[in-house]
Amino acid sequence: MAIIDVTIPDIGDFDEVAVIELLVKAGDKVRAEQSLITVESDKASMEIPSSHTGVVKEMLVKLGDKVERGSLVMKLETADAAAAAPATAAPPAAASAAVVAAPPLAAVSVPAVIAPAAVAVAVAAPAHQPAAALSGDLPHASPSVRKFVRELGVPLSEVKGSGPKGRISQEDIQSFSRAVMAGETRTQAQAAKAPAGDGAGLGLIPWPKVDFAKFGPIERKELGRIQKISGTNLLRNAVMIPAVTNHDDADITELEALRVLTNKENEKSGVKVTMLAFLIKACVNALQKFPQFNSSLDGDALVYKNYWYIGFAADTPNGLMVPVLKDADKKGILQISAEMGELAKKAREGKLSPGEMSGATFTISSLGGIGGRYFTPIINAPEVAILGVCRSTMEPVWNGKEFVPRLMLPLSLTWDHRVIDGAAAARFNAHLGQILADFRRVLL
Ligand code: CAO
Repeated sequence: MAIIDVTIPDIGDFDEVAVIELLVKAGDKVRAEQSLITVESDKASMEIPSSHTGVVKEMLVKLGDKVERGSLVMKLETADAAAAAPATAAPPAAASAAVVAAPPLAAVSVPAVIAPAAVAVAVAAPAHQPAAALSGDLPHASPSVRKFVRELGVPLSEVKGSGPKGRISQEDIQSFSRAVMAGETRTQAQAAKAPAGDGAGLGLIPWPKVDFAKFGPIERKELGRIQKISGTNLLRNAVMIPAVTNHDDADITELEALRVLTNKENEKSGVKVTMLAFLIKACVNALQKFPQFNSSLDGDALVYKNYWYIGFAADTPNGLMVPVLKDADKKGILQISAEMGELAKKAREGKLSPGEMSGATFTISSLGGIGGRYFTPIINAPEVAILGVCRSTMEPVWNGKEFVPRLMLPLSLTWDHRVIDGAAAARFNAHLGQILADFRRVLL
């Protein structure tokens, strides 16, 4: 047995955040990863999960306290003797990111997640990263209230909050539900019957409820924390962004030869160069040529970013994470490869800090190491485009006189049609293809 001090982890660029909810009390048993408290900045709220399994001996924060990285949250008794050193709570997940999240907090805490359409449908929207522009009008409610809302299927946007700044409480949700039951409030179903052009709500029919056990044996398993978080982000991004995907192929025959040679020459360095490092560099070049792809929507304005931070999706045992390679424009292929290797390792070990997952201006999702042909990645808001890459294959390509064997890389660029149009996307892909076909163009 050991008593450990649980403290606030790195929560990104915030000096102080307020404790708005205590989710456990002294005497409660908690599991590692279980949410302990909810904190809130003026832009977003997030839950702070426990780093260990154990019993809460003493709560050291109360509602309204201001906390920052390193602040004591509680004393926890744990059976893990190795944990005797002060423990930082596990990195937080912005459970409410789907709705409240506004950068940077949501961006800090939510894995971006980008999925092929099939995956996205299955998870129905990983917790969804933040569209900066989205935050303004979204209802204010804590993650646990949002969870309650999801369980009841209540449309949060239709609920009036009675708390400070219109914050919605559990009581508000209950009153709303009672009013709906009593017929005093219009439901989504009623909204759906509204005349065409009314535009209220999505008017969706309820999610099908099926008793699968009627048909055969089943097993029910809770989704992991990362899956839940990324799910809500994905759903928000899939529903709110008018996204289009352009598919293309790039001839990487010469680039692959250069990659193999580079790896041979750097064998002793321990750094392996994969096609993804070249893609990051090539994308930076294309983003500089077509700056709207490196922008974000903010209301009626576009924010152009003069820095190039490239997120890349990493498949981990806990789910999809998106570490961010910062200042990719200032780095060479070997440095990019080394940093990518480190970030991917940290992602797999669950050791990425929020800062290492924030600030991306464009994301690449590469399934090249696995296979596939093309897919339709979901944009990681508030970014406006994402590149999906699949496995390269040797193909017969007509050169005007004959078919020649060329190594072709399938590219899938998804873009936000509010910001980018089809012609620009086709030009972006064509430019990317030219660079990948002759990497010397990066110098031009
Ligand atoms: N075509 C052919 N081969 C490719 C390739 C491509 N486009 N991309 C990578 N490869 C090869 C690599 O060269 C490597 O070959 P060797 O084993 O012979 O050295 C092998 O595939 C494995 O590469 P890798 O996956 O380890 O390295 P990477 O830099 O390409 O990718 C990372 C790193 C972290 C992005 C990757 O490991 C990963 O997690 N990919 C999955 C991302 C994902 O899940 N995206 C979908 C999100 S939507 O749900």
